[in-house]
Amino acid sequence: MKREQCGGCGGPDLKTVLDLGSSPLADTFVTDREESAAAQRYPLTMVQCQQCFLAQIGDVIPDELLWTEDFGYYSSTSPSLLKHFSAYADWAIRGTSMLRGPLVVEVGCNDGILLRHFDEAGYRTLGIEPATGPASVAAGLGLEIVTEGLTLALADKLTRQHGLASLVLANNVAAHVSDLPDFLAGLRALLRPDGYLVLEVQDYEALMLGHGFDMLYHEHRFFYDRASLGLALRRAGLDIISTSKVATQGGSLRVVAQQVPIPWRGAYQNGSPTPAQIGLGAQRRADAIRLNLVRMLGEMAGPRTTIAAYGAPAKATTLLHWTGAHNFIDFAADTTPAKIGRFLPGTCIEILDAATCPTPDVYLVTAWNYLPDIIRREGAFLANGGRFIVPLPVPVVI
Ligand code: JHZ
Ligand code: ZN
Repeated sequence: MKREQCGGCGGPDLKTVLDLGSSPLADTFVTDREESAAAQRYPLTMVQCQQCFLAQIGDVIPDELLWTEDFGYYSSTSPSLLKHFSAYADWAIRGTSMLRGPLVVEVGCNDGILLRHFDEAGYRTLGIEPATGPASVAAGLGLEIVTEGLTLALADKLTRQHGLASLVLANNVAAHVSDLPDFLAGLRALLRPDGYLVLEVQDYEALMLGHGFDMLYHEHRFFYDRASLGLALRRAGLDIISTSKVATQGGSLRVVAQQVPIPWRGAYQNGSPTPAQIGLGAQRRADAIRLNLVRMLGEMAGPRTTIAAYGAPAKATTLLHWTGAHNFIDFAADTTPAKIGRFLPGTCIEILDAATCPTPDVYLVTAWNYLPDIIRREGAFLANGGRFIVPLPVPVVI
């Protein structure tokens, strides 16, 4: 399962840029305490190809272990994502309003958080989502969903049935695929020659320089910056026509791409800073964060102090196992029905319903990417003497 060659270009030279020890699978939430505690751990490293500079996970876990019925991520449970994707739909509908033949395909549509807006606006839509739980929620909204991962073969089959798409959307999914060149070829094959592809990916630069180290877990097989994403798309015959930064997931890139007639093969072209520079010092910064966080938790912990995790995101599993912070946590509070009553992977920490759980003395904000939202909502908790430990980008107590 150790990666021997680059998943983007096949290059043989992979350099380790971050090592966070070992961790269980971050989105597998089981109902049994013992089974949770005994969950298999896998090495958690990030490596970078020295040929195309694509950053990637060092150990590749097979799809069938990652996308099980215990997969717990439903996008629509986070209020700020609802807002994000509603604004995204408005933006995309305005930008593509001149196109005829309005088929919109979303790859990795999760519970339909974005695609539903296109359906409501009168577009023909098709969702592709291999995670069965979120896919059935999307289907329950009346959306047509194919419960499979995208491959070139699937894209060819779908275009024969539905025609080519004017707009192909792929958000937070290019990180998750096992065969990247085949996936990108599939995206290209779905598109009309004049159609647009919009991709959102978590930004490798924001992750490394903005200390989103907990975004490293096995579901995320690839980490893109503008240059390495552009290169991977170019190899697949897709050209970026615009790039913008968006705030989701601790910092993401949104790119719009179109088909180029002939796939291009070439070397890495200069960007700034270079992807190789982005990784410099990451290990030392990660180690400093770990020590500071554990010291803070140690100072706050005590027999009469309850410490809970605010949220049970996938990234909490990386944070807790990498730092050892799970030893301080009494329970986790989350709003996702599919996670409530289950356990944080690899621990005996139960996930309680955020609406009804007891109020702890301290929250470790594991869903730190929603901090502004959380502070706005939890004014009474803070006013009553409650404390937040925000672990990243640098640990602080508020
Ligand atoms: P959130 C997932 O990461 C996993 P995660 C996946 N691999 C991916 O790529 C990204 O998303 C896009 C809860 N919550 O969005 C809801 C509260 O309880 O940061 C969620 O369980 N109360 C597919 O899992 C979790 O926290 C709140 O007030 O790291 C947030 O998960 C809020 C705001 C959230 O993604
Ligand atoms: Zn490579």
